[in-house]
Amino acid sequence: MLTFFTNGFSPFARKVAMALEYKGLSHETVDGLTHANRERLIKVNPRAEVPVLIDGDVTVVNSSDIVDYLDRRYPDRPVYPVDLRARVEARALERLADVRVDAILLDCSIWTWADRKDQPPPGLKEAGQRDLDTIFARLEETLGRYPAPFPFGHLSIAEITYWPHLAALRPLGFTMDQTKFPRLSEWFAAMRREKVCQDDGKRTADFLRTIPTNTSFEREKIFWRGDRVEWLLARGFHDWFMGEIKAGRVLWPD
Ligand SMILES: N[C@@H](CCC(=O)N[C@@H](CS)C(=O)NCC(=O)O)C(=O)O
Repeated sequence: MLTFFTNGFSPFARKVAMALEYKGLSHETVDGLTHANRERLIKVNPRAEVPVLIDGDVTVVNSSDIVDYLDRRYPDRPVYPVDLRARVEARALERLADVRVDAILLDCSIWTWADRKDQPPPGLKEAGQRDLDTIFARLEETLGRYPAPFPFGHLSIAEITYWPHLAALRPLGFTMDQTKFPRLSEWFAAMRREKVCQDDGKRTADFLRTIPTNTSFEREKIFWRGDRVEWLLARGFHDWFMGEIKAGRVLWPD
């Protein structure tokens, strides 16, 4: 039996949950980000991050390593493209989402889920939208070189990585201009028709409904990982971030 340390809010955990569903792999889930399960999570991942997958005596940490492991161990319905060139492109798309899209959306969304009385620093959201537009242009160009709607011919790592982020855009107040990015919009529309994405949407909506009254998670201190800090500093929000550190509102991995 597979054991999956996950969390309903984490795009990385949702990526793995969708891969498990796509491959039809049954598993038990542990919400790794509750206070109650924290020590259990640290035992399997000292960075205290989800997702983590336990398969017998094998422990796999990090979403792309987990999906890669699943493809090698359970090769039916591969999530990564088998063709080497397509695989390199798919990994590049995945990395862009994991290190940059996630950073922008997480950094700009703190005020929607954390226990905060203040407002975001001025200009944060505008910087986020600007950088998202640059990324959308890059995606539009890449997708344009591949068949529509799914570039790799089937639901793949590209869709399960981008789905949680693209689905969060509108609720977080960001836009994706259909006239500027028609191919990207078509891609997102095709994802919306997939059961794996719809099921993720339902699980996420159920989880989000609990947020206002949920006391089982850390909501005062924000967990900061490298890529998320990098984006803030690169866009000039260092004073705000130093204020967070000084106010004791920061948690670090490990
Ligand atoms: N590179 C990791 C990133 C995982 C990650 O950032 N996980 C976040 C949730 S999105 C986490 O567990 N944070 C700990 C916390 O919020 O307490 C992956 O791809 O799995």
